[in-house]
Amino acid sequence: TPIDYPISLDFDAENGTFEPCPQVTPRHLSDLKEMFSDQSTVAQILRENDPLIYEIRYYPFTTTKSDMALAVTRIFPGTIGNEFYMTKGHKHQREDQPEVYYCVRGEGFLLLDTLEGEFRAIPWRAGVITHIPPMWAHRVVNTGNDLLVFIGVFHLSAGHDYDIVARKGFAYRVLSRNGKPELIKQD
Ligand code: PAN
Ligand code: ZN
Repeated sequence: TPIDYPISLDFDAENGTFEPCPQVTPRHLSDLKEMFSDQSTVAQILRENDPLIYEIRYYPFTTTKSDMALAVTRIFPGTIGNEFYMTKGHKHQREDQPEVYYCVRGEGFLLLDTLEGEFRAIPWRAGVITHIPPMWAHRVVNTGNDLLVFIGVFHLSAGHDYDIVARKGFAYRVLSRNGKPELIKQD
């Protein structure tokens, strides 16, 4: 239901949580298993357990005339094989829908890819704000030993296309070599 009066949330930047929070979506390895490069390690892990890779907390600021939303994502530290934990990644379905991302805590990369030849890997740490233009697929990778927290502000009507990312993939993966992140080109 639309709410046409101001709403404020209590945000805990250390934890990446806020109150009140109407929706929490967990993403386990099984939810993004096809996104990781080392499929034999994925299968091996899934035989034993299904680790939580990240969590998204949503607040829809729906009014009668607008559909802005807030999402706070907490990516846990870790790797699958030698690939760092990351978000599934998506492109917005509508071609006129950008997004603002703000890294609140942690370190890693924001990967941006048009999936048509243009790619950027933005080194990400607490304090960096990035505008994601329409038609750029986006994925965040946690390369640190600690939680990575970021805020996304977008319109609910943007829509999320995960299939195109699953099909085409990002131009580069972020892999761990001796604990250090390396960008590796995909063929
Ligand atoms: C974000 C993302 C969130 C989780 O709110 O949805 O960080 O990433 P995936 O959607 O790729 O699993 C956003 O970009 N919304 O548009
Ligand atoms: Zn998005």
